[in-house]
Amino acid sequence: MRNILITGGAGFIGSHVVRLFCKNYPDYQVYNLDKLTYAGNLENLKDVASACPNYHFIKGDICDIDHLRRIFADHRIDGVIHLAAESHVDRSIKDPFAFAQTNVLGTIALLQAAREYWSSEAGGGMAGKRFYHISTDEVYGSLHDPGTFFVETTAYDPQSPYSASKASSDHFVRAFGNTYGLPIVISNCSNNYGPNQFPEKLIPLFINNIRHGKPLPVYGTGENVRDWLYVVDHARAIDTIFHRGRDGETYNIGGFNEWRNIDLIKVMIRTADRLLGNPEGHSDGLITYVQDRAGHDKRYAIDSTKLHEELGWEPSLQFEEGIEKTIRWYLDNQEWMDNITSGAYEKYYAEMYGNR
Ligand code: NAD
Ligand code: TDX
Repeated sequence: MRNILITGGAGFIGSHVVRLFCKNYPDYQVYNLDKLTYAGNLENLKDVASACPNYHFIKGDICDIDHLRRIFADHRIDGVIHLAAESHVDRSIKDPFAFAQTNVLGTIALLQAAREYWSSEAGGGMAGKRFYHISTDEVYGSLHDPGTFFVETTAYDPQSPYSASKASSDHFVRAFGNTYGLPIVISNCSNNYGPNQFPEKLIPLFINNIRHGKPLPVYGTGENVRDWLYVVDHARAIDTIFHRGRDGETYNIGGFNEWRNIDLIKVMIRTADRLLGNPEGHSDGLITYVQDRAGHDKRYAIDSTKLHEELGWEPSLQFEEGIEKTIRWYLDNQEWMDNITSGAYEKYYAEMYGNR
């Protein structure tokens, strides 16, 4: 039996992690702490909320340390999986302060609350506890030479305000492990794709635009490379590392699945057109090259050998299968998409939970 605090569980990856933990571990109590920012959507967890008695939602901000202290004490939290973050690179270029606030200061507040509670008499000491921080491959910067990969010992070299804030939070997590003996573990994952991703990110944005015949804004030349992993495989890796990863270690997560943006976009167009019953080539003309993202990282590629060799994890889904499944999900769940693009879900939460 455990009492697990998952932060950011109403977001894209967090909702898949909450689902997996609630279903696979009925003996665990799972507390989903989420501020419900524009990216948080409880609709992502409708099925879990109705089927899993061990699921509990707490609306709150990871920057509010008094609230965190109460959560740790009231629910006797003995494990943390920390996903809450501002996660979109383009937004970080417009408003870096929001990223420092949530990703850096919010992570420190969470670390401090865990440390205080676990080192108190009521908390029972650090033994058997776990603070698991979810990070990204972007902290390693940008790869230029083909055939090179990020490994766990690659030096940090973040290039965007987003990745700088994630890198900073990773450093604080390690510092709390080193200085206070907090039992921490970190993983750095490559780009995720799958159901429930907020449609500001490449894949859901483009699927929705294809559906509506809108332009597909390709940044720069479209030659930037990303390494894509199906979100449920990331959630499975998080399960593996949470339970069997070694204290103080870092694990890279990725599926050795690199795509140039433009090639991926062509696959999306072909697949979406087929599923929509459009003739081949129907949406090709939607591709629109636009000004490049400032400081756009050229290439990410993760080497996840350590995770595979040490803990036996490997992806379950081939990309061709995963991308078709994903496109089908967005096309079949138009209402989910419309609720977001119309702003209806924000209004619903404002009424339910007051001012966001
Ligand atoms: P997301 O933007 O979809 O979800 C973030 C969630 O955090 C939302 O539910 C939001 O409401 C919540 N949140 C934001 N600020 C908060 C705060 N101050 N207090 C409480 N909750 C708050 O993000 P995602 O894509 O699911 O990413 C989740 C985590 O995984 C992030 O830490 C991100 O850096 C990391 N990551 C993402 C990817 C990817 O491809 N999306 C890859 C590697 C790592
Ligand atoms: O409209 C677009 N046009 C475009 O060409 C968008 C939104 C993106 N792009 C390009 C930029 C990137 O090269 O597509 C690629 C993917 O972009 P995003 O979906 O914004 O993801 P990325 O910037 O690679 O970052 C993602 O992966 C690592 C997540 O958003 C991060 O949260 C995660 O840490």
